[in-house]
Parts: sequence; structure tokens; C-alpha cells
Amino acid sequence: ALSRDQVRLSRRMSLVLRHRPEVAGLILDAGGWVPVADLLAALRMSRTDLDAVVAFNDKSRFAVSVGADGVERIRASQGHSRRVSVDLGLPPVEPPVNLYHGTPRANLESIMRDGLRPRGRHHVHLSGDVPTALAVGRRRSADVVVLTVAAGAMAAAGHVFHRSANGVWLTSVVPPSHITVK
Ligand code: HQG
Repeated sequence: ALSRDQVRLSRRMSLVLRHRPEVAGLILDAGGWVPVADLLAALRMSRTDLDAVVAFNDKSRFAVSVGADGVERIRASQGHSRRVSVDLGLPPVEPPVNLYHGTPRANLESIMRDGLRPRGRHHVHLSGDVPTALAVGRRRSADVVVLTVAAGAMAAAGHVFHRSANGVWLTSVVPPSHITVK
């Protein structure tokens, strides 16, 4: 398991790699990658801590890859802010018939009127199973509803889905007509 300090570093990595790279003096490339060496220097963290965070992060939020130039880079697998212009380059994937989204009950009326919107992020995030959707909703409220998204029908109607490296389903918007309350 991660130590408390490593969990704190993990949060800092999420902030920098998804939302505010400039606070660490970093610039993400078009795919959202930064050299591992630059991140270590910017966050003054050890390689051991970085490896632990990448390996034991509860959601596998970070991916490490060696480029064609031999440089080792790291990026967040999903969750980027709209203000950070990153294209993960994920291919379109045929979704399952249903996907799920957990949200505070207080959002329900607005969602059934306007659909699911990406808000500050690049995509609406959907889960492949109900327990995961419940956990996502509980980050924000104890009173959570799980919405069933008719992903198969959406795909048939031309909506595009992607799946992040850590298994989160991504799409641009979900119209209310494809949402039911489970
Ligand atoms: C809601 C975590 C009212 C939406 C998770 C959500 C996920 C609306 C909130 C990832 C709405 C946005 C993303 C509408 C959407 N009216 N409320 N029309 N449309 N909402 O955090 O899906 O731990 O941007 O239901 O596991 O909660 O960070 O999205 O409650 O994968 O790696 O607006 O964040 O991953 O909140 O979570 P978020 P999310 P990490």
C-alpha cells in the first residue's frame, strides 16, 4: 500500500498531469506526456516514490511509456481539465450495451433535463459496472444515484466512446433520452 506521503504525491501528480502543469513549471506534450525526469525534478520526488505511486495507485491513474526517442514519459490516463489541451489519442471502442454513472441525487433533475455534460473535463466519465459508479458518486455525496446509460444505443446513433488505459469509459455528452435511473 502507499504511505501517506505517497498518497499526497499521487494527488500532486494528478493536479499537475491533469489540471495545472504550470504550477510545477511543466508543459504537457500533445498527448499529455512529460518526461519522467522532469516530473521527478519538478515535484522533488524520488524514483522509488514515483514507481510506487504508478504501481499501487488505486485506479492506475498514471501510465509510463518509453518513446521512440528512448525518453521515458508519464501521463494521466484520464480526467484532464478542459483548460489543458491534451488529446490522449484513444481509438474509438464499441461500448457494452449499458454503462453506469454515479452522481449526487441533487444533480438528477438537471441531468435529466440537460444530459450528462463533461463540465470542467474533456469527457463525461462512465463506469463499466455499478459498484464502480457508486464509488465515483460517493466522492461527492452520501446520497448517490446510479444512472444507466444506454451506451450501445448511443453508439448506434453515432456517439463515439473511448476507454482509458485504466478502464474508464469516455464520451462527449450523454443526452437525457439515453439515461435511466437504475
Ligand atoms: C455532474 C474520478 C448536473 C456529474 C472518477 C458529476 C471519475 C451534472 C459532476 C472521474 C450534469 C462532474 C470523473 C448536469 C454532469 N447537471 N450535474 N447536466 N452533467 N454532472 O468529477 O464523473 O479519482 O468532473 O454527474 O473516478 O464524478 O479523479 O466527474 O457528479 O473517473 O481519477 O457533474 O474522476 O477519477 O464531476 O468523475 P467530475 P465524475 P479520479
